[in-house]
Amino acid sequence: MRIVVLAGGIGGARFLRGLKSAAPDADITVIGNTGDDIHLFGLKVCPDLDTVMYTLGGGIHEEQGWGRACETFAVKEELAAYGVGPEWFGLGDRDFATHIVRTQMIGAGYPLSAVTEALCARWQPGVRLLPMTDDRVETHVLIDDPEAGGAEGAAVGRAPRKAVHFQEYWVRLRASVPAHAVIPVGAEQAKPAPGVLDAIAGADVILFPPSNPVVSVGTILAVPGIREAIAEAGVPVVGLSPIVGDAPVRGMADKVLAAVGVESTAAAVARHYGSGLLDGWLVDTVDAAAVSEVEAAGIRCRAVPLMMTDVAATARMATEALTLAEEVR
Ligand code: GDP
Ligand code: FO1
Ligand code: CA
Repeated sequence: MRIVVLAGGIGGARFLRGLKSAAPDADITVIGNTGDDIHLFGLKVCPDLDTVMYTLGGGIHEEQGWGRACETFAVKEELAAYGVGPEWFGLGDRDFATHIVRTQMIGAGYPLSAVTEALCARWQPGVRLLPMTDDRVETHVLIDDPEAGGAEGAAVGRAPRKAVHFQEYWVRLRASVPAHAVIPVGAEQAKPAPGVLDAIAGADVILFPPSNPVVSVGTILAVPGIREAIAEAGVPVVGLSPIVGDAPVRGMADKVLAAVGVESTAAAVARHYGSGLLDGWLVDTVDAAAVSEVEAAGIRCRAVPLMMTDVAATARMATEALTLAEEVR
């Protein structure tokens, strides 16, 4: 069975570990979000691709969910001693090596997809990991800018605003200020990476893991051609809700959902994807009351436990998703 998964970082990676356990013989292609990518210290950092690669390859910091296990921060401390930041982004020594290799290969002319394949030769994630695009896409978040001068704000009759990189919004500001818009800068001009459209066209089933619907799956879908290819593939598309009991299980997805006018409920996220894209949707058992609302929107829905507490529980979620895919096929 050929399975295509659109994945962000932690939610996507943990789901994939369960999927591999539930379907050990499946041929799994992961289309990874690169909108979170950031250039720091002259290096290209791809948090979501690395989270998938380290998680499936056995190198992840398990409790944290991102970055390397047994990490040290000597380079970061030495940079700080020179007054060189940002101090708010925790790049560890082991992780630095990945970004150095990636940046060196990109400088030598290799596209990100080829670089990712080369990095995965070490980690052996057991899936084919493709970046959504080889082109630069950078998610920015529009926030209030209380420090800006009056002219811009006065002209439009409200507080001035500024766009910050997604990582600055998420990690430095911890999504503590309102997000007025989420902009995947460069997405409109981006092309799907080699292999992405072929994998979708050749899939038997397409899964949306419980990843962030806006800044992970939403960014992947913003690359022209990907959404269309999924809709045209003619195979079941099944998603799992990252929202349980009207709140994200982890992180601040509610803040970016608000920016796109979507309530933080399992049913609202399903409606946001829409029946044109989704055939099936899993909600957690605590959200069983949402099933009829999702089905009324033309999306087959089941309530099952959706907490990825360990690989076995996550594998059961993956099995439920594949079962629902067969029901809607
Ligand atoms: P990120 O890039 O690291 O933010 O990771 P993703 O976008 O792949 O996934 C983030 C989403 O995973 C968050 O919105 C969480 O609510 C969701 N999530 C994390 N753990 C769980 C879990 O155990 N169950 C469910 N249903 N969702 C989860
Ligand atoms: N997340 C944090 O909350 N704080 C960090 O300092 C941080 C550093 C970091 C370094 C490398 C990497 O691959 C990921 C890192 N993350 C960090 C996680 C990541 O940036 C975010 O969780 C996701 O992009 C949010 O979607
Ligand atoms: Ca991410």
